[in-house]
Amino acid sequence: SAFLYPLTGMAALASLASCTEEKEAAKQYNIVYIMTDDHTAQMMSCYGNHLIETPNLDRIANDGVIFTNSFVANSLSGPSRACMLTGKHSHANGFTDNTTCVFDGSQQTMPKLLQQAGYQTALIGKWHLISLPTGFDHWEIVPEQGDYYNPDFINMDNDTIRKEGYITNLITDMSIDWMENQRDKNKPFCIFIHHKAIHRNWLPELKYLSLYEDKTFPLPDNFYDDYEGRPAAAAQEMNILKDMDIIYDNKMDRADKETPLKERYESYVGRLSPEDRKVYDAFYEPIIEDFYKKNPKGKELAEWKYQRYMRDYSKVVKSLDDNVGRVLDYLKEKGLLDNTLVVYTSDQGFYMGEHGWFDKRFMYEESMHTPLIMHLPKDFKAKGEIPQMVQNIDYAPTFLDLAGAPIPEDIQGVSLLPLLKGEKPADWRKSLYYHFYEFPAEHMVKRHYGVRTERYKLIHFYNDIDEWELYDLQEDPTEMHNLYGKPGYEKITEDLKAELVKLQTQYQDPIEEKLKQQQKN
Ligand code: SGN
Ligand code: CA
Repeated sequence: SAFLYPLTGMAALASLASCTEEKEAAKQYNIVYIMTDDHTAQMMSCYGNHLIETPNLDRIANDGVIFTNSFVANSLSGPSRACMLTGKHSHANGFTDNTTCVFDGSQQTMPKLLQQAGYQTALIGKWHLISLPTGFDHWEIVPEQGDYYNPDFINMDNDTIRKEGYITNLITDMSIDWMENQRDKNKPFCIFIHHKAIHRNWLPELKYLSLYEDKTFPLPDNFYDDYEGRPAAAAQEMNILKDMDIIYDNKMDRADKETPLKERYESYVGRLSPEDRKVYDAFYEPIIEDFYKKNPKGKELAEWKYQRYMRDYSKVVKSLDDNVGRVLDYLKEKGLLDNTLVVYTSDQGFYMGEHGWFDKRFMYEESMHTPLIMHLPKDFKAKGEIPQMVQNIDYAPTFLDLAGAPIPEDIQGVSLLPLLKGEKPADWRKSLYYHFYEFPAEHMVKRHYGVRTERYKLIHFYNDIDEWELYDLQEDPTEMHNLYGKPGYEKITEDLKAELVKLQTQYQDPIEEKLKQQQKN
């Protein structure tokens, strides 16, 4: 600009100085990205559900922003992580499912682009993309899903090292240690703190074993959903009554009892030291005894399992909330908070008994939605709720934008920076694309893709089924009434189908071609 508007003498110097300052200030923002596994907004008090309290997460939301319409592109760990790292939908980044994919670490990723922009990058915790991480100056990951108790970590020398302690505390210790002692303090940094918690099978920190034991959680209204008019929903294997393993998930282990996942359960709790194991067993013994004595069946059993599930999950959230508080305190103490974007999100949402379920995968609200709250650097004006529809492919362009780095053309997400500045862009996206691929696989959620607008959702289940579903989210927020094919909805369906084709064309998802090809053969 100095060339366009020539200035002389002091004015020129002053303008140059303020320019460099601004540039440097813009470059200095750090990014602390905290992503948990399977943490859903229903279990965060800042989202208005007071099933449990999450005071430290609420601190982020109260001082910063809370996205009320935040979604993933494919509700599963590996795919979600790949979307986040690349800013692209699953078909474009190549990691469509947890079971058959290996992440191509040679492709363009946001951490690599941040490095090019002068950032130090680090990743601690769950990775889950099979190939080893690329684009990080420092990383330490858990193998696959990781363990809750005395977990193993893989370091950059590819050595596996067991650490003593509870996973959520360890990941936080290691992250703080990197920020405090290991990084180059002359550079801005971006750290990815990827928790294993609150993934199945929800093993609590021992000090919280007794927490929430007096609490009775209310059953969701659609806990006894019969899936009428929704054959794909009926075919799933993630029902609390039918599919939750009484030993592995609900911890009702006894020598004379066998379940499919008993051995796995025993290997997990077998990682505890003998002293800790005593504490653990002493807590569960009376519950186990009481359970097999009462031997509940049917609805009684379903509700008993639901209560145990809710309590275990809540205990694991408690440790997570504590540890987010530790990171915030650390940043504050070191004077970093004003200059750092702190993001808290999850790899997807989760069912807490809605439709009778645990797990995720479906394009229905509970699992397509993911929590997203941010503590903003002090120059950013936004505060409180941000209602615009955002997706996890937006994180990469947002971080690049914040770093002052160019956003490559092939990134499919959009920068959230205007929203963080408090702007209300008139041309913000009006629809979201979703595509889930992992079938046949655990939990048996059929392949599907679809479009979500502010009011409606259209889903197509395909592969071994050909079923459409349409929901009016305003009239039916819990998605119980499939309106597809119902009189009166022809125009809405037609419009949504056109929107779907538009998105598939824009993102270049080849699914329609593939389906046509299949029909011919
Ligand atoms: C494991 C779990 C599943 C879960 C997947 C994917 N089973 O396989 O319940 O859906 O992870 O979760 S378990 O018996 O191993 O606990 S994801 O979040 O990593 O995608
Ligand atoms: Ca997950």
